[in-house]
Amino acid sequence: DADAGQAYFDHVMAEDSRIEPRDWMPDAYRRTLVRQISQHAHSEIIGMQPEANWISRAPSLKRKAILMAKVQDEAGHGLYLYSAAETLGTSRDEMMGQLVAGKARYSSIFNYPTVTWADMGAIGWMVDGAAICNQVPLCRASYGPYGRAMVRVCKEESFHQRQGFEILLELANGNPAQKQMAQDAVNRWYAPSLMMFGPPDDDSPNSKQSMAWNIKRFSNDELRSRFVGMMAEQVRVLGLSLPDPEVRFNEDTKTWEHGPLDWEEFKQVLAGRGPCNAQRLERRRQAHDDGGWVREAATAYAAKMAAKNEA
Ligand code: FAQ
Repeated sequence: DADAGQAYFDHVMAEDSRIEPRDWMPDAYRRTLVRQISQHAHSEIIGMQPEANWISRAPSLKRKAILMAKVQDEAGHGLYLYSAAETLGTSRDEMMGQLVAGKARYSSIFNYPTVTWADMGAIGWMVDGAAICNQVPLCRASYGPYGRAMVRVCKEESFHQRQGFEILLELANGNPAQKQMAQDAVNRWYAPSLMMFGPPDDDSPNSKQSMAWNIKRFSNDELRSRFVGMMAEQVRVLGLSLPDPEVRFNEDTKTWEHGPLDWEEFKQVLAGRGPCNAQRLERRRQAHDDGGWVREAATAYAAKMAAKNEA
């Protein structure tokens, strides 16, 4: 019954242990998880587009093979995450329907254009870097299927980040135009990648409850600060700079600080008015429609097999 369920749930939270799909859980906990996990899944799927844009133009066969593998990994991450969300009772069809109807959120970062090859480096280094910073703590999320999916995702993201760093390193050590292209990409992706961590803590309505439920382990600002510190150290190895003169380590608070971000721009992107929102959704719809025959065939095949097994 619900009382016993609530008592067990509270015990699991107090012990910092795990909730599994068949366990009783409060409706709001379930809703929060479906919200976060489905948004995360959608981000992976929409996140394939900015990089897919460069597969046919990668500068060598080796770079092309690596980029294809990375984009495929992102599809795989989307699938693990949809599966994790399905264990909470929401079907993949329903989640996909919300995405193509433009009713679901996905990460703001994927609404920015990829204009040069150096953007592949900046995405790998900064966007995957931010994703790792955010997702390593999610490996300990209280919901079992989500935490376990994150372990595998994080391993793959680490490879993605290195390949991005290596693209930038090669460009930064190339001719002056290549170095400038790398710097320009870092300049453009810096602020959007900081915004991936979500709104500032005092404007983050979900954080408190998600932290109480051991889903989030650190606040948006805590993770953003940790990420800025990582970037500040690594950018020196690249011989490039961050486009923010206010980045510094505060000796008193022992945290990294950065300059102000344009939260109005963030709101616009979330409201669907970023540079590429319309294009990303349109492309997703098109791909979904183009894949209709595969879903039909798979459903027909499954029905045929089920009938055969019954006979
Ligand atoms: N974009 O109260 P909070 C990747 C929304 S990595 C869009 O702070 P919460 C890998 C938020 O949903 C990217 N919306 O919310 C990759 C909420 O709206 P709602 C995906 C955002 O959940 C790399 C509202 O603002 N990673 O894909 C954003 O406690 C390269 C209020 O915010 C994840 O999803 C944003 N940046 O904290 C793939 C990680 N930030 O739902 C391809 C898992 C906030 O109430 C290439 N998610 N919002 O309508 C999380 O850790 C959390 O959900 C946060 C937000 C931290 C994103």
